[in-house]
Amino acid sequence: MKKSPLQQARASYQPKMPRALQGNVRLIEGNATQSVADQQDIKALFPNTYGLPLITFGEGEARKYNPVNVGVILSGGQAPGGHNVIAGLYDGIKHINPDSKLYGFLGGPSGLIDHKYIELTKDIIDEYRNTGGFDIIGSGRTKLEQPDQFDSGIVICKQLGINAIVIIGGDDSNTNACVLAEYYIQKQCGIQVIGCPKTIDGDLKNAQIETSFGFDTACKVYGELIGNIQRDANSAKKYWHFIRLMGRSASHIALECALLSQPNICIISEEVEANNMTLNDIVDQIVHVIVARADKGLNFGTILIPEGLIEFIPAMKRLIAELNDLLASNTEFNALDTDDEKRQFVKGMLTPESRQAFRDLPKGIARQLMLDCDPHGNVQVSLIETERMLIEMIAKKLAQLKAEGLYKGKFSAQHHFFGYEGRCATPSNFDSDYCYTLGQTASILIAEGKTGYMAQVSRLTEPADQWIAGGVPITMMMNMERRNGKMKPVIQKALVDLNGAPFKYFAAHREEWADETCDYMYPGPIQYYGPSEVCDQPTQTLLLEHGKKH
Ligand code: FBP
Repeated sequence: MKKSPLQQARASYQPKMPRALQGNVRLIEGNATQSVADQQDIKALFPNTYGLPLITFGEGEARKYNPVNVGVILSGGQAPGGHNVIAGLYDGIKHINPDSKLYGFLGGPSGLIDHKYIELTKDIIDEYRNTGGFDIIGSGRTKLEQPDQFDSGIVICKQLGINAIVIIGGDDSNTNACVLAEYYIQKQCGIQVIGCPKTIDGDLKNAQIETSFGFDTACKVYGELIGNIQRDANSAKKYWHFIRLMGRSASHIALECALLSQPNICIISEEVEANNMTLNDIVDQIVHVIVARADKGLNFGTILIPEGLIEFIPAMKRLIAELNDLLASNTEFNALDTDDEKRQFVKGMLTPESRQAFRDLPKGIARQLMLDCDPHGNVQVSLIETERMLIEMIAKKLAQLKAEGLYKGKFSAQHHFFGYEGRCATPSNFDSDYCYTLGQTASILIAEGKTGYMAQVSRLTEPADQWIAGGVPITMMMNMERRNGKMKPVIQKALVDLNGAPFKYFAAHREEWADETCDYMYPGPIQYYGPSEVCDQPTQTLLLEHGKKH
């Protein structure tokens, strides 16, 4: 395979690691833990993996370990650094005992169920060190949650002599990793399960997990692109750029990108919900800034929109819930011929508030909500191009204001959606180091016989040699939540905390950013070589959360 000069250089990059992992490791076990909430329920569901101690690694004496055979799974959406978790894991288990073996299950959790795997040898691992993507073994979104799937896993693990599985995934995949760990203890089949925190969305974080891997690189890529657009906007001075950013429900990516690039506007879904805002309120808020800038002759700007916005607008949430109930296998609705008839039918069935929210939507979006349902009959919110919808609604509002003589500017808009551009980027030094450390950490937890743990690295705003690695019992991060009508144990998803330092910093500066153009920040591309303050910076979110930026 031909490699670019950067690929060649990155192949020999040696990730930085915490001091404790550079030599012999000693395990330091803390007190028994409990879940963040619903302790009785979680304890009853996880009798063997509940209450385990937190583990940190210190420097220790040389020890002999038996070889371990490990199976690794990449689960869910790609995130920069996944290959380094696998490289760290490989190097770790080989260091522990050179006879250890690493198997990769192909295409995500389904690889374990369907017995699709490869042995990951040194040659393969070396090809993928410090590269983006999950292509070494592929990923998938099959959920590992049924006992027959777990049993199928036992069959292949026995066949390959695998004594531990590492699941690299987000909150749901790690919840399932813990269910699997508990099941395997109960079956006494001798298979340990360890999780690793992955997702560009940044929503797998809590008191123990400072950040998920991939968030840093993805945001730096989007930050660069937004900065470039801002330079263009400031040069041409003729477009408003509406930029929707991936991130599923939470607005962490939008917030981090705002902190990096200082756009004129950034919507934070969690704030929209907290303030019970309607879609019209959001439109009015944006229009207010556009009009104020137009008064200064500035008919351009940038607006960041989080992917999950629609679901956080309370009136839209209610409308979507009503549509889901109404449209799922509704024979009367399905028998109607024209879109207009369907629209009238839907309007007639909605509550007055939802009817108003439905009326306020541009026709194309209303049509999409009615007709583009998933196979279960649910409205597909993620398909809605919020940035185009807002442009349409804002243009209409500005035209009204112009007719009333209240707006004298020109409104011309461009729309963008950034997501896939960052998910497989070459990992930043931070993600390269963090992921490699996570992989090494997982190898030690396995060698020490631990199960039901997530690999954990903390003090991430310090230089890497001062990071602290260890393990956190997955049950510690769980609570009970209603999912598909049933109460289930799940890892709490972290939304943007409106009382947290990152949001507060943004809120304290957004007015200046709305008004001014000289406040744009141009983060530029990720740098891999050069001074540490340019190459090794963690996210703004982490810096603010750790009091390293004010
Ligand atoms: P996970 O890491 O949680 O799997 O999701 C990451 C993500 O990029 C989300 O931001 C986005 O909504 C989703 O995946 C899109 O997934 P897909 O490409 O499978 O549609």
